[in-house]
Amino acid sequence: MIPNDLRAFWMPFTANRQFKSAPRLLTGAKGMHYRSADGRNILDGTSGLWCVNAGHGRERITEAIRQQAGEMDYAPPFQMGHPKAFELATRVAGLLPEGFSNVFFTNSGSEAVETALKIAVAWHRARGEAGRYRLIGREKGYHGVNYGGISVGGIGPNRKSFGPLLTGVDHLRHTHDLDRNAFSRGLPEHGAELADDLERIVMLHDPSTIAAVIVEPMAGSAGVLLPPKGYLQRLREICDRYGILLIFDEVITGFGRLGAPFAAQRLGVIPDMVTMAKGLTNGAVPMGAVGVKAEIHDAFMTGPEHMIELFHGYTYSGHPLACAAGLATLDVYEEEGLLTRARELEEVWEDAIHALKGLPHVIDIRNFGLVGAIELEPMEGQPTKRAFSAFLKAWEKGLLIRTTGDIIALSPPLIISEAEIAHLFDMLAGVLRELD
Ligand code: PXG
Repeated sequence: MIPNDLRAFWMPFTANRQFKSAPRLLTGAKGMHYRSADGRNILDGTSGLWCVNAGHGRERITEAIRQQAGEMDYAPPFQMGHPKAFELATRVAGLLPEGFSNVFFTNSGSEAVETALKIAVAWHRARGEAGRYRLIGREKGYHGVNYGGISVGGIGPNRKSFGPLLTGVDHLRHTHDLDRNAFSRGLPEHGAELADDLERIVMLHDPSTIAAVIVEPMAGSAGVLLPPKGYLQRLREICDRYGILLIFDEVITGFGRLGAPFAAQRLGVIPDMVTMAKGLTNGAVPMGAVGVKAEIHDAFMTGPEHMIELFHGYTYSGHPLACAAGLATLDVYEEEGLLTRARELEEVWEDAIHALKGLPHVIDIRNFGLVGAIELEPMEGQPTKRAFSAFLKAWEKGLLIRTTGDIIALSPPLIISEAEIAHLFDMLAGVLRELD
């Protein structure tokens, strides 16, 4: 199973030279585990990359993909349709908060973000407010890697090499605050007032120029930054006051990660658009989507009926294999109660992760739903090195974790058992004890 040559594949978001000098190859996956090329079982602490929410190798999803591939491989989505795309859109709309009526399909989270940003600007224009073009993101935000997404995104290394980016973009301050919130269980107490930063930005640019605010309800990629209590409510209020659309990027938080179908429901704040991907197909076939409220969709449905209403879409929007996978995935989630299981496990998960307090270098532990993060003190003059070495040690011990900066992020499949939670943190404690 070892490939003869690793050179041609330029790996994404990877230290290519380090990897190719000591490759970590995965060759199989079932349930909570990966199988490595050297024949070891690896406990999946990250649901792949936050996407395999129902666990690996689900027969129902596999079979749905297999059957669809045999029945119809591809159908053009422009001026044509196939039944499963409509069925999946209806099912997804039904999981979204009340008032969400329509779903636009993409092939990734990045494309979902581009789509939502374009719909926001076009919606204002369709209603006669073409002057609203500004897009507001947040420091430390991750919205994929395309130009719109890195423009509103707030992670320096993802932006700095790529030129001037979109114009008309500004950023809210991030909410990460170890001084006040370290070792919070669940949502942090302090920082709701940081939402008032939107008022400052609105006043600086004039409300009539701002189309939308996009935030992750829980920032994932930047290292699990939870919204302070009341923060998202305040953002919602300010958006309402000034006629600004609020977009939740739920690529990570969608499909049960926080104990409800979407974070919007768990946190009780309803945005105007929701981007999603990952868990939509349990990671089995690439697919993303944007859910929109009826008033957004309906504003486009004007003009002559033979005219295209939105000049946007992808060759693979609503791909039959992705739709088949998505429908089977939603069946599994619903039958096994997985969209709310994180809530049931939350206490066990919270106690287990906070038991790591006091281990060497641990400066913060955070948790919500089935997400956790352990922030490590960076090595003097060598940021990211300590966490990366934790990642390598965990891999050796048979545990897959994610690290970003000096933060370890955990987001296991929602089928994890209590015994597996205990085992995961046992292994991780062993890793932390061995760190330099
Ligand atoms: N928005 C959010 C909030 C995301 O987390 C994307 C958009 C982009 O999705 P695509 O499908 O284009 O990759 C993401 C992706 C990590 C990690 O370890 C997170 C993502 C991707 C890779 C790694 O934190 N999130």
